[in-house]
Amino acid sequence: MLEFENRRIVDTSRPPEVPVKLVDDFTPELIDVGAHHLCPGCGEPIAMRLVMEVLAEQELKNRALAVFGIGCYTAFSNNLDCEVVQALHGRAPSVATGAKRADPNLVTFTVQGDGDMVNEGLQEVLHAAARGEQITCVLLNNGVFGETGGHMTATTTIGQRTKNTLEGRNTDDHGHPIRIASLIAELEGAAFVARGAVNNAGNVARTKRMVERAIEVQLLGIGFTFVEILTMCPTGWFVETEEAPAYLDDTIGVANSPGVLRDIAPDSQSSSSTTIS
Ligand SMILES: Cc1ncc(C[n+]2csc(CCOP(=O)(O)OP(=O)(O)O)c2C)c(N)n1
Ligand code: SF4
Ligand SMILES: [Mg+2]
Repeated sequence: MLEFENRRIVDTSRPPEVPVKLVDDFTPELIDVGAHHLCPGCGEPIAMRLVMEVLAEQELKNRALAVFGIGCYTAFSNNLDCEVVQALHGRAPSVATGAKRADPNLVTFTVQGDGDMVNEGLQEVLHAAARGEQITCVLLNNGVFGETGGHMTATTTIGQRTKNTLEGRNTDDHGHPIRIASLIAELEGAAFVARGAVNNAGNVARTKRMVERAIEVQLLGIGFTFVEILTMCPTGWFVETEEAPAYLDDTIGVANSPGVLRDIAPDSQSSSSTTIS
């Protein structure tokens, strides 16, 4: 340390004599190990983190059951300090339905990607929502089949480049994307439907409140609850890690604006997207 006008300042003219060390562990209570093997800049660990923070804060650890689909996020299925079931592709809403009906005391949520939920298991989530199953489905939407290499999914935005739409998705060849949260918000069995994102701090905070609300509404037992979370996939999008948050805004974020799409719970203040701000 050097003295400068009575202030102690770090001498940066030579390497530090003491190695850096971890001064705090920010791993959430219900995630067992902070390290994961998902890509740098991936949005899925952020989404998993906020879901598990909500369960810890609401003291629901001993009632929580996570039902995982298949995608990069599945890596977290052996890293959570709550009960976990692994479902086949797209079938998580049906597995969660069975568990919840067998034990209504459970707080049951699915973790699925757009490929898993909107391509391979679309009927599962739609029927669960229409029946008003008292589960929460969490969709991590990055607009690609990330784990298998960044191919187009049903949510890929028009113009978005993927591994098998190198010139960008076009409606003539590939049809239109499915806005799944908007579709589910039309179903009468749905009690709470929201769309968030994790590409900046404000969106992370808003999305966490959406998850909180979804779990609260599940506990009220009045219907199906759904939170879509837009997540970055720099690897599958073929963009630089630091460009991914802005790329999200320019692609899936344009077609899927964040907000609360439906909230019929008794104490909801409004059903508009301004409810959670
Ligand atoms: C029935 C079946 N079809 C295909 C696969 C291969 N597969 C594994 S993960 C995956 C992509 C999943 O995409 P998504 O749910 O969007 O998750 P992401 O990896 O993008 O997070 C696919 C196609 C599989 N495991 N099982
Ligand atoms: S491929 Fe995409 S979704 Fe998968 S870990 Fe990497 S950044 Fe995340
Ligand atoms: Mg995906």
